[in-house]
Amino acid sequence: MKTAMITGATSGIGRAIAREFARNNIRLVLCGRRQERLEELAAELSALTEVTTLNFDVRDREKVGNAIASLSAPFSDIDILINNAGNAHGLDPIDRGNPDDWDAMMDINVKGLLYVTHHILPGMRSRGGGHILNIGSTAGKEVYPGGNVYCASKHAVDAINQGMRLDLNGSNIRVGAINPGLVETEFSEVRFKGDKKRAAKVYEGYTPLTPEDVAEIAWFIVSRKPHVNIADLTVMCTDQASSTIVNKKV
Ligand code: NDP
Ligand code: 8X3
Repeated sequence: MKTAMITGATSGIGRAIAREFARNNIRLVLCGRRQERLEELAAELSALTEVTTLNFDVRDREKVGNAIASLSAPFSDIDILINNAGNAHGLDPIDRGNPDDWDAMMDINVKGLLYVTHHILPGMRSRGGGHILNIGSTAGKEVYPGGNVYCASKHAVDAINQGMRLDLNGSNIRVGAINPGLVETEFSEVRFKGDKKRAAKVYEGYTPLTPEDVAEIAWFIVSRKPHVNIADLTVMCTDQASSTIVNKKV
């Protein structure tokens, strides 16, 4: 039985990946900050697989290390790391951007991903293999108006994904990314600071991806034969052609 650690498992894409992996008999380490949601999901999925939870903020380097170090076998032997925790904060033009939002995006989406990976890699190295799947974004492939720092953070994820693959070549650790376009989750609610009406509008008038669509792809990627590494996969809904071209009926 393989063990997967999923960051950002309390919502959206991470939660859907947890459910998909549980159905496929993967032992789970579910991570996030919202304890109640971690407990609810663990209770739901423990009918299907072995589950434990870790509550930490990926921005806090010390807490990331302590949380991961607190795992005992078999949960400590992480075969698959899903680097998913992340969000956008704001959609303001650069001259009106809030530096607190910039800090949040760089600290969570970039540095958080690095901190978690830093603590997981030694175990993968010593066990002679593993799989790291980074959740990037189409925002890491192109920049759109108001996307400035979020796009920069996801371009960084794209670069780190490539860099990890170069540096880990020969270690039997697979590294790859899924770069989704518009997926209906709590993402826009966070981006617009709890404005549910504005968030809902992002997904109106077309059929966006669901978190489950991305989860199926994540499972496909991690269930390939050991010699197959899907390095970089971009997925958009059929109605989306680019970050700015979406076939909206409203
Ligand atoms: P959600 O807001 O639904 O989920 C975000 C998850 O990240 C939550 O589980 C949240 O958990 C966790 N998280 C956020 N901040 C922190 C933090 N500081 N420390 C630990 N965990 C944190 O959004 P999505 O599911 O859509 O987003 C998941 C990933 O997918 C992100 O990296 C996002 O950039 C990316 N993405 C999303 C797309 C979309 O259109 N939705 C498209 C492309 C990529 P908690 O609050 O409990 O800590
Ligand atoms: C999320 C997709 O287009 O809102 O990464 O940036 S988008």
